[in-house]
Amino acid sequence: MAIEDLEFVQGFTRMCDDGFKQGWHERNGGNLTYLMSEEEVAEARPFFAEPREWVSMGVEDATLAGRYFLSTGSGKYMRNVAGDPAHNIGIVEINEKGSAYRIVWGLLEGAKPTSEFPSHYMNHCVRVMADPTNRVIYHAHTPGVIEMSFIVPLEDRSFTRILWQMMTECVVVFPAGVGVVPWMVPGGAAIAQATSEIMKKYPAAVWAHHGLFVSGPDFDTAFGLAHTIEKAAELYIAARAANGGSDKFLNVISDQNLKDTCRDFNVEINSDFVD
Ligand code: 2HA
Ligand code: ZN
Repeated sequence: MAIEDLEFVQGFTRMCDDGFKQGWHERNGGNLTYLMSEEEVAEARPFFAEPREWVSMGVEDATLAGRYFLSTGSGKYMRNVAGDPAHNIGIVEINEKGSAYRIVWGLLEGAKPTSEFPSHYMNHCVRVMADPTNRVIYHAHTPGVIEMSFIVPLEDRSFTRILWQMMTECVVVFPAGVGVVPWMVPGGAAIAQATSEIMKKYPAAVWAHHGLFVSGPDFDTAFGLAHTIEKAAELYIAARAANGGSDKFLNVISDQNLKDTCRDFNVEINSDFVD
């Protein structure tokens, strides 16, 4: 048995590959982190190396202090993860203040966790408070969402309503809606803080002109959320182009349709976003 054979490592590497195959991870675009359970840490521990030095994250939150994450590497390509996990991903331990990490497995030859690790860590902290089962944070350069961010208001309510109205089951998949982070410089503490504020309210955040951040309790749910949001965004772009560029569609899913769907599927719609 190698660490690469453990179920959570298999699920993680498969998700990297799935995202690459969708066309969401050009070059080193996108990143993935997974909050390991105590059992998964115990299974992985025999493979841990001598821990490396502590590295400050530039953010601090004690919610997940002492926990372990599997993370993609900074500058690494999603398309290479499945073929060579030990060079492209790694396990990090968080210190007792929740302000620094150290690498305990993988990320060989001086690699580091994703440049967005501060955002991922802060998002894990707020999502686990909103939903104690949350384990996955995923960032992808999803083309439809990026396209949409150039032509619709960068505002939670209007962005969410457009996505809900593009495909009947969207409102069931993300009834709380999505939040929007305006354009910001990626990779630092400021975008991490802004995203985690949004993630207190929604399981997904759009980064204007950049991509998508999603969360979820497992790889399937988090990937499925990104996939659904991105598909709706692509439908909007295509429908609007086919409509001569106009956003006035002949036929629409109405607010009553959205509310009826949520009633029958037993999910609670964000009532601020429907009339
Ligand atoms: O990993 O996607 O936002 C590269 C990025 C940074
Ligand atoms: Zn990015």
